[in-house]
Amino acid sequence: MTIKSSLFILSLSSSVLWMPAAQAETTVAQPNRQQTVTLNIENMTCAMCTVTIKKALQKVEGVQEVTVDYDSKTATITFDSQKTDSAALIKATTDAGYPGSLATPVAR
Ligand SMILES: [Cu+2]
Repeated sequence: MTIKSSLFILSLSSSVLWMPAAQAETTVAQPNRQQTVTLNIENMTCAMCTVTIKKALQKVEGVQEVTVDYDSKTATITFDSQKTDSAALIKATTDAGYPGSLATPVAR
């Protein structure tokens, strides 16, 4: 009885001690959250289109880097996969007047 209850207290106090450490861990930036996709973009007719597309993508929360290539009609986006996804990126370019589609498979 006394051993059992002291074990209970031990496990209880250790879980309390471990909790803040576990929470702190989740706030540390995890490299695998970063994802890069390439989208094929339609309706690109001049160099100014790349600027419009870039701005539209940069407005999406979680987007870290955008490269729009006029010659290949693609946009390469690096983003935080916990904040956004390729569907949101496609929606952003489509809403801006440039329908996008995934050129590379999404790495999981
Ligand atoms: Cu244009």
